[in-house]
Amino acid sequence: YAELRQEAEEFLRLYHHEEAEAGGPAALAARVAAVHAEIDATGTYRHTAAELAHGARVAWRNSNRCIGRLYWRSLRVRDRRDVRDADTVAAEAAAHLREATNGGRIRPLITVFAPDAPGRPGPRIWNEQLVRYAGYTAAHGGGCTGDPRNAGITAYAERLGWPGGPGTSFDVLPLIVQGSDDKPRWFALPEDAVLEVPLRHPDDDWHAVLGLRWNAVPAIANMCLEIGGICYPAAPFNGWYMGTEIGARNLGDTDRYHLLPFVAERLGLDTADERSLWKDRALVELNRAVLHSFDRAGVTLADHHSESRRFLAHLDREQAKGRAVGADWSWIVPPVSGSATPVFHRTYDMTQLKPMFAHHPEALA
Ligand code: HEM
Ligand code: NRG
Repeated sequence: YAELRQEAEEFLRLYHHEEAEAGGPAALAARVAAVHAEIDATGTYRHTAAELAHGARVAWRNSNRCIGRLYWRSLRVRDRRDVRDADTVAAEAAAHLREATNGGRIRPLITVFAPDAPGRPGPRIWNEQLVRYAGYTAAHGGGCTGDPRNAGITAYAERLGWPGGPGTSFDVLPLIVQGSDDKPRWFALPEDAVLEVPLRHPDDDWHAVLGLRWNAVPAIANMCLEIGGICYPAAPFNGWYMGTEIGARNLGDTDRYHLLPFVAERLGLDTADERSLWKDRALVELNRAVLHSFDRAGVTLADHHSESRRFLAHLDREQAKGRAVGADWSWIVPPVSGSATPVFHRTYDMTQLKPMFAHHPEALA
């Protein structure tokens, strides 16, 4: 257990260094000794509630791909480490969504389920996010209704016995949860747990044709929270959306909803000539529709200009505390108008610190 002992000690040093309430050198030494003894006796150890909360917040702080880290200290932590069966995980995931949604005033939140332990894996959520739209692929001849990104998990849900939704472009998928020592099973999300925003353009009516919508809360469910050598394989977390995630990528990408040709057509643009910049203009109008619609619905949504400014404020604030901030330029820079945001015009250190969120190697794409 040399590696676990080492990682545990490093995390405890960080925690006691950063949080006054943890206690000074004497408290640290006592805690390290107790944890080392627990590891030698059981092969694992249990974080205190305060250690868990700090570890989760620092994992967010260390998420190099995340532009939204200014508020990392405000992350709320739901400690559900006693939960390992699929039914309760599914019910707690729905409760997470309700608490995070908060009537539209979205709260950054993480729910932490049982960790992996020797011979006893924690539970797993197989969906990429708690709320995702089904992608139904026709048996013959290609084509996909809904979100092609989720075609794999949709087919998997059907194999597990999910009868499928009504067949719209925006059918919410069931959760696929695997309790520790259990097979994966599907669970429909209660309707009242999923807030959605109907999308409309501020001064055009193409929304009426498409019935576009998107869910309010992005809640990543398939990443492992790693703290001091302990892996929490089910630890869904959420903040709020940045508009471009929906307006540029989810609705615009050719392998997602692929809406640029449609929007350009409605705008009367010449889609035969790339140099008319019809894609660029359609992207801007889609993003205006997303910002307008979330505002109208009273649901928290960042725009890429203010979120970029906040991120630079975060870098300054962390530097003033003497802490290095890692960042991945290719994820931080927004997918539209990159050079019009300040995060574009600099480079970042890519070092990945721990605690961290990690992608499971076996997770479905
Ligand atoms: C990635 C924004 C909260 C952890 C991202 C991305 C954006 C973003 C735009 C890139 C996503 C993409 O390109 O697909 C925000 C905003 C937040 C927020 C506006 C508002 C509070 C959080 C929270 C956590 C978090 C609360 C964890 C506790 C991450 C991680 C990634 C990420 C781990 C990388 C995901 C991956 O590798 O696929 N965030 N975020 N973020 N964020 Fe945040
Ligand atoms: N692009 C993805 C969501 C990734 C995470 N984004 C956040 N995370 N805003 C999408 O569904 O479009 N967050 O925790 O707030």
